[in-house]
Amino acid sequence: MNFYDDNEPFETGYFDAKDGSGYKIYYERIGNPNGEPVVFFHGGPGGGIKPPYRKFFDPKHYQVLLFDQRGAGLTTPHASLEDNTTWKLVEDTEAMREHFGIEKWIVFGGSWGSTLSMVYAETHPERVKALVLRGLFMCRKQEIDWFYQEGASRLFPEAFEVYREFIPKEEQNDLVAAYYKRLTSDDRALQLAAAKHWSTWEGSTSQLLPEKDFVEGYGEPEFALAFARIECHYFTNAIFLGEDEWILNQAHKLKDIPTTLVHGRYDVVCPVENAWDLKKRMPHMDLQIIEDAGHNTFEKGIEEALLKTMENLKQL
Ligand code: STX
Repeated sequence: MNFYDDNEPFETGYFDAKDGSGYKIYYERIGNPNGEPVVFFHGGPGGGIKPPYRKFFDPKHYQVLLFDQRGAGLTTPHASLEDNTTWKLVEDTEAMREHFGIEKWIVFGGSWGSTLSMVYAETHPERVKALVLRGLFMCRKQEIDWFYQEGASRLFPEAFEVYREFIPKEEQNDLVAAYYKRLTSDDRALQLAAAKHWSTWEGSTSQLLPEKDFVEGYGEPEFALAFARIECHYFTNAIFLGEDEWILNQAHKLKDIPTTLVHGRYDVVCPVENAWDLKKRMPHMDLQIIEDAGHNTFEKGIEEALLKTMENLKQL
């Protein structure tokens, strides 16, 4: 399979958020300026974009907008939680769509990027030509409990112990709340230490076959601070949806939108059960379970399925 590795932006810049919050949203536009529009949502929330995400999009055919969501990557202020909600990210997306003169686009996102893709599509279905999702996350209570409290702990006990033991015994019954306290404390050293532990736990569990360099990247301070603070803030607030199964309950609105979901069988961060639960609400969805993959975008079966999906969508 041929990935598009030399896919340099034709434009980069900072987009001023329209709500007066002061966010300057870093964006990149890649591909053919007159090509079929795509919007790319990164993970976390708080994970930011990076060049390898560009490889799925034929630069002759597509024009892709990638951006660092509020608080993430090069967007400023960095790691900020002010005015940082799912709904604000949807608003930013709509503001940029209008700014760049795009009527409809293909929406592409993995993990938290799939969550945001779903919320965006369910609130603006008329703007979505197709959905391409990977490693579906819907932030239901069962998903948060599984990953941050008990479940994934049974599969990665040694990594979980490091994550858990950062928190004193008397607070270990609610690890998300305990981390939130530390990630939002006034003590920057404590914030950083908590961020490193929180992020490394996720890095340790994201690949079917964990790689040392990949895992260590999650602990890098600048990245970890944004990733951990923003994730924990969103999850503490149940991603601001007000209803545990909000995403599933709106899925009927997507019945006319061609949708592909690529999900690793051994995804420990976001169990494949999530994909199955959505499939039952969206029978028309093309669910591709990759038998030898975990959660990460760049596992062989997952990246090949994503590339193939984007190649097939050229015929849409
Ligand atoms: N969060 C999963 C997620 O969206 C629950 C995610 N995990 N790692 C990432 O995103 C990055 C690859 C963006 C770091």
